[in-house]
Amino acid sequence: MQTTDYPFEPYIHEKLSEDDMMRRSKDYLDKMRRRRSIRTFSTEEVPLPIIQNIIETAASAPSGANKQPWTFCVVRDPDIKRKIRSAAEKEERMSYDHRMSDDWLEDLKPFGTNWEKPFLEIAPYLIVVFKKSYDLIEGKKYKNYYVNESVGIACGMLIAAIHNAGLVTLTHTPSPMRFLEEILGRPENERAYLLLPVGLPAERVKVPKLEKKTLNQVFKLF
Ligand code: IYR
Repeated sequence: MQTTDYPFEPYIHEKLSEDDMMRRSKDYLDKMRRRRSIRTFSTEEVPLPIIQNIIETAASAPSGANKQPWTFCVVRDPDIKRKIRSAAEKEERMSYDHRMSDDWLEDLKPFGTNWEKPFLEIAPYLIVVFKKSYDLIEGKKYKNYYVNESVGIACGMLIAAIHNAGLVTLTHTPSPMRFLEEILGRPENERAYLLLPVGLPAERVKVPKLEKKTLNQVFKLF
């Protein structure tokens, strides 16, 4: 029941048969299961409008009170990419050498990662997602709600849209990420949330052999 004087509009629902729901849910599962995090990129160019469609998909995500507390910065300028790589590697070198625990380093062995991040220069685009814990309008602060949940959901949709477009990415979180705010000159209400290199995979790229948990391990019916 509508309990507000604010405008509502009809929701256009495409009703599917059970057969279609079954087929489409299984097709989507198969498609999403083929997604992998990729760390070795091709330098092949990707048209910007594809990246813009992907970002508009992510920006259609639900958010607390529809505040849409995010900015998606897309970096294709080689000089800025070089700056980001250099700053990220400086942090990552300290993390791998001193900040990460032995258990953490052990857990990362299957992925073969280290402090070097060449993908930050090689991938045609870096998408840097910023979260806004408040909006800043004419110097006044307006609080946003459920910001981490909202931006996390948008990033999930972003990753699905990247995969759907035939591109690959990596959820990269150099830590700490303050350098991204500085390099990209973001306003004081924006904090870096996630960095995703986006492009095509290098030829004959290999990915670690990993298992996902089975349905029984992650699903409980009550
Ligand atoms: N941020 C580092 C370390 C790292 C941490 C986790 I948890 C990973 O799943 C992968 C890497 C890096 O990017 O190398």
